[in-house]
Amino acid sequence: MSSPSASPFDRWLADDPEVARLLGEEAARQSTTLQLIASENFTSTAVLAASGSVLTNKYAEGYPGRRYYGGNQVIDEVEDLARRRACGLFGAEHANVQPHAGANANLAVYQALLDPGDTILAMRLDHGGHLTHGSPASITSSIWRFVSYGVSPPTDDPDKPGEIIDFDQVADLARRERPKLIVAGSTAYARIIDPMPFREIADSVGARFLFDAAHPAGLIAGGVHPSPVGVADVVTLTTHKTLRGPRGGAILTGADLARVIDGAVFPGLQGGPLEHVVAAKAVAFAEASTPRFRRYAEQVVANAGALGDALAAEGFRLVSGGTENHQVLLDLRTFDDELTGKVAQEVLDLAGITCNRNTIPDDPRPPFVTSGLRLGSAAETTAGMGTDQMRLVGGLIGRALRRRGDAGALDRVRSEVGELCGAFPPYPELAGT
Ligand code: DSN
Repeated sequence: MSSPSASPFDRWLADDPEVARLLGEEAARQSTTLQLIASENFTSTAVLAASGSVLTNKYAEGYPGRRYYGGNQVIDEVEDLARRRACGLFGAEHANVQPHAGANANLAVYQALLDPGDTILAMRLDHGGHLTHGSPASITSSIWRFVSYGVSPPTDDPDKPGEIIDFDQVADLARRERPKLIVAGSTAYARIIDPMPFREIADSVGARFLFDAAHPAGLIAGGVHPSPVGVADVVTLTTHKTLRGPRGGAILTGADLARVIDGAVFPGLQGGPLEHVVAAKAVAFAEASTPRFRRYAEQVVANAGALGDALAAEGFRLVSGGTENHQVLLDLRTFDDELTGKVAQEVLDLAGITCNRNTIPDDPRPPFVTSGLRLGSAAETTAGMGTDQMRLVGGLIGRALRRRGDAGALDRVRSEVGELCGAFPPYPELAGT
């Protein structure tokens, strides 16, 4: 799997060389360039096998024991296993493992708990929230009324750098707007999100509380972040980010909300579940319950810290002054005021470093341009990289962006990236198959 010519897809898809070629090229891209997108990871080959299995052939609308199609004896066992493993891993009373994505999981929760027009208090997209937290571009904002909280302003005090969730603002808005639901969770926020203050604020105004754990799910499963299960009324998550499973979502609740949540997922929002993905989720939940995964989660956080320190030494400003999770959110302006997130992302792509531009709090540039860059440590930690490699990567990012007009310098960075990735292949077990 290390180069397109060695691709096993040529054999597996012998009758479709066009798709085989593309799969081989993408496998090669993933293993020869650095994967630093904070929402991505490398699954195990067991997860790949389950998600590429014959379960994709089966229609299974409904839930175990209550299906609308015949022949679901095995599928029922698969989905029950996934639900049991999710509950065991997170200590939840009920799990719905059918959401095709985190966005669907959030939509289902809104549909289950709210009426159209009800008010939801959630994080601003440009301060780190998600599209489904009420972006005008998301269907969520056409159905429900969103009020947004953000992070505190930055300060010059290195001990209290600011840009952390402003709980005074959350409490004020909750008192004033009387939301029916308060949402915690983010896509671009490098700090631990403590569920307790949200619970207290929700209780003070009689609101329900949803914790969107899409990003930190693996860190929660690995015991390095506080668990919102049992604190929030509902927890949504994605299975493909820090949790390292297949692309998809899940919802955890108490038994009291099980029926209404299940009904909102199917038939409320989705049709037939993707049972091949459900099987792969079951595999991932088992993998995440091992001591090895706990060590992985600790290493993810240590690696993000080392990457952040190296980038700070290069002259970038870390939003909120550092990181406590798998993310590093960079403000590029201290490094070079002319450099936008868009250009930085494109330059780093040329240098074999994959990441995404991101707005930073109160970004003066539009979302398609941005002044920020978001990096994540989850994928390359899976590939085996440690803090030494992360420090090296920080230096490579600084060099590529400093010398972005020099094609030769970018080629040299790309070749060093290739050497580094060659020493940490994400799928060594597939090499030469
Ligand atoms: N867009 C995903 C992320 O990258 O965080 C979340 O949906």
